[in-house]
Amino acid sequence: MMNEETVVGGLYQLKGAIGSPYSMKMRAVLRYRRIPFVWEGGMAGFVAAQSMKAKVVPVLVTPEGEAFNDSTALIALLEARHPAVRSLVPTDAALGFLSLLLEDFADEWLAKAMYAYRWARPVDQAQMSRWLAFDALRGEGAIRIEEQAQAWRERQVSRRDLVGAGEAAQPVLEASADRIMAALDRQVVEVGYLFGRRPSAADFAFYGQLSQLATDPTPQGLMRAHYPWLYRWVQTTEDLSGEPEGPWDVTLDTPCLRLLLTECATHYLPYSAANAAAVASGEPMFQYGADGGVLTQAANRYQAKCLWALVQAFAALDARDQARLVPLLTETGCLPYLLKTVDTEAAA
Ligand SMILES: N[C@@H](CCC(=O)N[C@@H](CS)C(=O)NCC(=O)O)C(=O)O
Repeated sequence: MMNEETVVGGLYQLKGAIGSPYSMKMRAVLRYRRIPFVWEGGMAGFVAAQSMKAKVVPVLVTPEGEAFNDSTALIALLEARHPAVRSLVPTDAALGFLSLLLEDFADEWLAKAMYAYRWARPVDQAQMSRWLAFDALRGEGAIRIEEQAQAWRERQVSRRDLVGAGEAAQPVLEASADRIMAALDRQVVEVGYLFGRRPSAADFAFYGQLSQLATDPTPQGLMRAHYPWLYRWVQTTEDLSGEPEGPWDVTLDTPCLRLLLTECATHYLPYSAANAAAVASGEPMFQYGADGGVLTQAANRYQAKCLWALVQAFAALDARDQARLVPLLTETGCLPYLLKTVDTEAAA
């Protein structure tokens, strides 16, 4: 007779939460890649995260029982372990670099908008704190769930400034999310995914954040009203296990890539460079300019490492691929941020 251990044994276990963008990103990746796994919601992710160096979900446990986290590293681990089919990395190295850059942009910048929308307005705070508590504690009774909801609501609202999603940043983040969604809404209709009829790591990173924006009351309303195709794309991207393995488009310069890279150069990369400078000089707080104003945020070592990883990935491209990317990266404004500087290296 099979017990639970024999069923789970030999499979990956993904421990996360449906209210966590990175958990949804990884669940969609495993499904698309047809890698058999068991999804564990509830408290499993929070418990597993406690024994990790960075205490974040999702946590992926391999069939051999080793635990890892950080979605970007998890995607790389799965690429190394399962290289043959349904890879998320475009075969063209220049496109592969753009996928890394846009994955990071979605994970680290669109994430701020997601946080801002979830924790700014009472309607979103109330609904989502309750649902997150329900997801973790369902069946444990309304009192326990409401208490947990209240505790999480207070904690997350109090962290808005720390994560760069405070009052002053709110309009900047909302306007940026709007431009990102507008670009993606057209792309999913005209092409399907960012780099052709096949999803990349960057598509799944956008999917993760959008899965939350498509659930929380305020941004869900906006998406349904203004970006209905993208809203529906989120629902289809949740499970692409039956999607054929489509071709990559080899066009480097598309309207959608241009819009997203311009947004990246206008907001995320200047922010990230200012963060790296603060980390390098040991400043706890830093300021950066956005939409004519000045925003303040706590320095973040992890994001300094993200920027350094991008700088290194660009440097590792061969001269021909770099030359193919230079016009697009120059015209959109990204290039200066992708070259090695004293700060980006010191901060990492
Ligand atoms: N860079 C990580 C970020 C993961 C992350 O921030 N997860 C959030 C939930 S979506 C978390 O666990 N936060 C812990 C906390 O808020 O204490 C990744 O890509 O997986």
